[in-house]
Amino acid sequence: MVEDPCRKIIHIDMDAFFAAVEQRDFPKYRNKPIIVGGKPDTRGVVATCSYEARQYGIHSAMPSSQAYRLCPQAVFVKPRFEAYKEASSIIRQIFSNYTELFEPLSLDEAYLDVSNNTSHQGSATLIAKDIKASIVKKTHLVASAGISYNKFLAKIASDMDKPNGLYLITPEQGNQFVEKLSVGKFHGVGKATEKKMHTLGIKTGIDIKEQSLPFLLKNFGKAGHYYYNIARAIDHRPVNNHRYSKSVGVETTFQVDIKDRRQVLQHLDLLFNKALKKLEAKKMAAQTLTVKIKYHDFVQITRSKTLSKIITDSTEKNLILEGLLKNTEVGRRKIRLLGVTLSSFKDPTQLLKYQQMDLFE
Ligand code: TTP
Ligand code: MG
Repeated sequence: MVEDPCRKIIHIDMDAFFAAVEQRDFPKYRNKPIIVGGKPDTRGVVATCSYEARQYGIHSAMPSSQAYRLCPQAVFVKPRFEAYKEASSIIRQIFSNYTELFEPLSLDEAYLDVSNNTSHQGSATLIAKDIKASIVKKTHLVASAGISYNKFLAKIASDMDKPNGLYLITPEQGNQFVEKLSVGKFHGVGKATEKKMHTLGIKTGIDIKEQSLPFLLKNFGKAGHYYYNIARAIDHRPVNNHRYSKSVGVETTFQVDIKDRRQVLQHLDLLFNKALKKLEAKKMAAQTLTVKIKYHDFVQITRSKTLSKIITDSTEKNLILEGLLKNTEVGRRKIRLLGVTLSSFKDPTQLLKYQQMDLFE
């Protein structure tokens, strides 16, 4: 299949988001290494840190105690989620001025499809520049933008020139760009897959491209399809405007954090039943089950599984939930919130794409 060269996709990602909000609101933190997250004397982790702190090798998800050892003079700041949510809703408002078709991925990140935006002489780069300027004006925060013809490349592009980045990958450059990209940089290739690829002698995009589809499927399961396409800079995933997607979610915050794996599964089971009732009440059908886990230190993860069949009472939910908890720290780390979301897709072709993608999202 030939990639449609006409799409114009922008990926926006705020720079050092939580830390930038803190530096904006508290001038005493400006130009200083600051770390947002758990305190070093607890077992907390770094949510993020200012670019000044990154010079010391500190990064997200690093234990705070290790961050302290790397930079004892760093200031540790407690997260203020309300402030981050407020900034996030302003940037989403800004996105809506440029396109109806934007897909937030988290508080600080979104894809925009600006193919139908005819302003700025139809230049996605100029639109991205304008969005960045608007964000600075309305929030006093800085974003990086990646511009390309699909989501995969736009996301990589936004990371290329951080902070305050603006990076374009044209349809002419896409293929060559991916060929040179090391596999660890591929969105969707985790540490374990990277290691496996290295043992197979696969180091960059071009090495993947040289493998046959059967070889990739044999070694990486259905993810092989994704790698096969991505190595050719092909990514047909649409930008999904969630306002039109159909999903129901329920979640619960515990008064006292829980840790026991069995207890977690029991809660997820209850949440699943509640979500299913809600879904049925709305006469909706779902094929994707998403579990949200917020650990005691507010670090949050989600895990999804898309089934080939509609989710019902008789779905093997326990097996699926167990599967989703693999590669999480459930049982080892305290949890403050659990959530379950059931979502549907508008058409079967979209479902097919997501079946290929569900390992990565
Ligand atoms: P990121 O966009 O990954 O990081 P960032 O915005 O801090 O820095 P940059 O994009 O310039 O590299 O994540 C956005 C926010 O999400 C981040 O500010 C804090 C939060 N976050 C966590 O709480 N835990 C994590 O492990 C990560 C990666 C992010
Ligand atoms: Mg960011």
